This record gives sequence, structure tokens and C-alpha cells, in this order.
Amino acid sequence: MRRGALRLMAAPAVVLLLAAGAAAVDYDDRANGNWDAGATWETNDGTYPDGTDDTATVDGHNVTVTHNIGPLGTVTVAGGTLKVGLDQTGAGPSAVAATGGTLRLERAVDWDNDPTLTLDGGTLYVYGFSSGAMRWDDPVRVASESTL
Ligand SMILES: [Ca+2]
Ligand SMILES: [Ca+2]
Repeated sequence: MRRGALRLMAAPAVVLLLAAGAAAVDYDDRANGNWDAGATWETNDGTYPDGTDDTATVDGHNVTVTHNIGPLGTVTVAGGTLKVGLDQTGAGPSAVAATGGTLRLERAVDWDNDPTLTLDGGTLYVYGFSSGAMRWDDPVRVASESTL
């Protein structure tokens, strides 16, 4: 009886452990490259930020987004350059924070998560191609003492 009860209690614990195995990863850039190239990120396991709770920090290299991204957690630009070079219509991150470096928006952005773009340092570079204007359809927050 007791063993049976223990087994029943252990089953949910195993499920919880399996769920934890798919837990969020905090990605940190380690090389110049595309967002979806494993070599761009410190994890060194071929993966890239592509999970609901994954976060990504670009703080020293040039990273280029070439496909729709998300759903994701927070994306932070603290150094280097994050270039969004494709019209973004996917889920996107839950928040975008620019605290340093350069965030280059070169095409239209309208993520389904409607992330707030918080500018608190760094440079926001907005560039519209002749074939269509650049557009950011989500909220923008500019911290005090910042320049837009
Ligand atoms: Ca880094
Ligand atoms: Ca949106």
C-alpha cells in the first residue's frame, strides 16, 4: 500500500522535472551572426532563442534577425548591434530593452506579443527601405535622461 502511494506521488514529480527540463534559457551573444545560428550564442549546443520564456542578450556582437522570432521572453540590447532586418509578424518577445549598443530596425515590426520597447541608453537606428516605410506597431517607452 505504502509503495503504491509513493508511486502515485512520484508521477507528478517526474512530470514537473520533465517540464523543468524544457525551462527557459538565457541566451548571451558570443559571435557575430544570425539570430537562428547556434554559433551566435554562448550555449554552444546549436540552439538559439526560440522559447516562450527564453531571454536573449546582445552585448558585444552584431546579431541579425532574418526570420520571424518568438514567442520569447525579454530581448536586451546592451552592447554590439541587434539588427532586425526582416518584416516581423510573428509572436516576438514579451519585451525589448535597449540599454546600450545599437538597435537597428530596418523593416516593419508588428509582433503579436505587443512588446514594449524600452529605450534606456544605446542608440536606436531606424531605417526604411525605399520599397516600404519602417514601422514599429508596438508600445515604446523612453526612460528619462534618454535621447530619442
Ligand atoms: Ca555576450
Ligand atoms: Ca503588435
